[in-house]
Amino acid sequence: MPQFPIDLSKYAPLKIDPWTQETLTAEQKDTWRANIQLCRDAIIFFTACAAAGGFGGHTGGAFDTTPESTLMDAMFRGRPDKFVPIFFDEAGHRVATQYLFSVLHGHMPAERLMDYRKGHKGLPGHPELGLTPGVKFSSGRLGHMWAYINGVAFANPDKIVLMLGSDGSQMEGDNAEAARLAVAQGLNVKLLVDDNDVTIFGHPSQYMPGYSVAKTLAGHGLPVQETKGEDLDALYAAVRQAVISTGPRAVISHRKMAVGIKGLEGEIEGHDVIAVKLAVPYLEARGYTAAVDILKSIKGGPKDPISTYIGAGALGSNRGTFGTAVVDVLSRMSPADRKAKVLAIDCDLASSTGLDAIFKKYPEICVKGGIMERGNISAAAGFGMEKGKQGIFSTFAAFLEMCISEITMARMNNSNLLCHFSHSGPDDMADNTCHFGINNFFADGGLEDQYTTRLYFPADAGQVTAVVERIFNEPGMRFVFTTRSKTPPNLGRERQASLRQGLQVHPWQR
Ligand SMILES: Cc1ncc(C[n+]2csc(CCOP(=O)(O)OP(=O)(O)O)c2C)c(N)n1
Repeated sequence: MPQFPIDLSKYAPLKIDPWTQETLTAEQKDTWRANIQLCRDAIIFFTACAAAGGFGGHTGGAFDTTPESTLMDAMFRGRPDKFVPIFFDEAGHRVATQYLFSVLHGHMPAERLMDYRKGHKGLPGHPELGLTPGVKFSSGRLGHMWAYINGVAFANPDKIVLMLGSDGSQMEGDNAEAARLAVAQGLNVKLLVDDNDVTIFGHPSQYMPGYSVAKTLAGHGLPVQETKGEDLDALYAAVRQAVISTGPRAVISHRKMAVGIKGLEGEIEGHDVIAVKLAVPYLEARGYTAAVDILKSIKGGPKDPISTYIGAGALGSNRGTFGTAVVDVLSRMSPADRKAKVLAIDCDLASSTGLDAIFKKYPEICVKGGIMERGNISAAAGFGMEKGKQGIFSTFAAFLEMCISEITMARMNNSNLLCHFSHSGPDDMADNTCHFGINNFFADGGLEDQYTTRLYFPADAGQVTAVVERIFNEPGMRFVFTTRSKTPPNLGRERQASLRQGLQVHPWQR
C-alpha cells in the first residue's frame, strides 16, 4: 500500500477555551482554517479512493462539517475538564470524520484511510463501536443519537455533550422527544446542525415546504442560533455562546452541500461519494499530485475480496425490479382508479428501493415523505384503511425495526399495505451492522387467528415480478423483502448443472 499522500502531521493541535475567549486571535483563526483545509483535502482524497474502487461512501457531509468538528477538537483540548470528548454524530454516514480523527489522535495509521468502505477492512460506512480503532460510539440510523446523548448527559452532569446534527436526521420523530426531554431537564447537550438543504432524494425546501430545523427546535423551547457555517467568526461566536450557556442549545449552520467543490456544491450528488472525475481536479488544484496518481491507479475490482461469483447467468436487481413490477400492474389500471386507489410513500430512499420507477411514471400517486419511517408507514397504512385502496411503503429492511408498533396498529385497523423492505440481511457492502435487515420476521408479529400477515422473500428478479403480480390486489398486510446485492437467476437444477460444467466448484455447490 502506498504512503498516505497528504501529510496529516501538519494538523495543528489547536487549543481553544470558549469560557475565556470571546473571540479568537488571528493566529488561532489561521491555524483553525488550515486544519479545516487539511481535513477537507484528506476527506476528498480517501473517500474518492472508495469511489475509484467501485465502493459507495459519503463525502459531502463530513467535508462540510469540518469547521464544526475541528472546533470541537480544539475545545476538547482547550477544556478537557468540561466536555465528554466524543464527536457524537447523528448522521452516521459522515463517518469519514470519525476515521480521520481516529488517525489524527493516533489510533490508526493514515494509510488505513485508503481502505475506506472496502469490505472486511473495518472501515464501514457508519461508525461502529469496537470495530474501528478510535471510534467511540455507534451510529448510522438517522434520528437515534440525540435521545441517546441525553442519557450520556444525565450520566455526566458536570460535562457538556456535543452532537453533530443534520437537517435530514432532524426530520426523524425521535428528535422531537429528545428535544422535549433535553429542554425539560435542562440537559447540557449542544447540537451543531449542518443545515444544507440536501438529503438523498432531493432538497427538503422543495419536497417538504414548511420544514425548518431552527423553528422546529425553537418550538420545543430550545434556544437556537442560526449562523453561516463558512463564516468562522460567526460560527465560533455561535458555538461559544451555546457552550458557555447552561442547558440545551442548538447552532444551525447554513451552508451549501459540498461547499466550494466545483461541480458538486449544492447538488444532491454531494451527499454521496465524490466522483473521481471531480476529486482529481480538486486535488490537482491543491497541489496533491501523489494523491491524484494513487486515485488514478486504483482499479475497480470485485467488491468482495473473499467470495467469487459462481452463479448461473446474468445478475438481476431484485429491489429495482420491485418498482418496475409495480409500475407494470399500475399501468393496467385507469388513471382515475390509480389515483383513487393507490398511494406510494417513500422515506428518502426511493432511488435505492426501486420506488423511483413509480415516481418517474406516476408522480401523481407518489409522495416524497422525507426521513420519517414511522409516520410515513402509518400514513400509507391509513390510506389503505378502506377496502379497495392500498398504501405502498418502502425503506431498508434494517429500519423495519423502527416500524413494528406502527405495523401492529395498521394490522389491527385492517390496513391494505404493500411494503417493500430492500437491503435485507447482511450484505457484502461495508455499511455496518446497523444497516443489516436481520429482523424481518418482526413484521409478522400479530395473532395468527385474527389477522393475516404475509412475508415474501423472492430469490431472484423473476420471482419479484411474480410475487408483485400475485399479491398486488390482495387485501391486508404484505411485505416483500429484497437483497441489496443483485442475485443470479434461479434456474432449474439441470440448467444450473450444465452452466456450471467446467467451473471449479465445491461438491456442496453442485
Ligand atoms: C433511520 C434511517 N433512515 C434512512 C437512512 C438512509 N439515509 C442515510 S443518509 C440519508 C439522508 C441524510 O440527509 P442528511 O442527514 O441531511 O445528510 P447530508 O445529506 O447532509 O449528508 C438517508 C435517508 C438512515 N441511515 N437511517
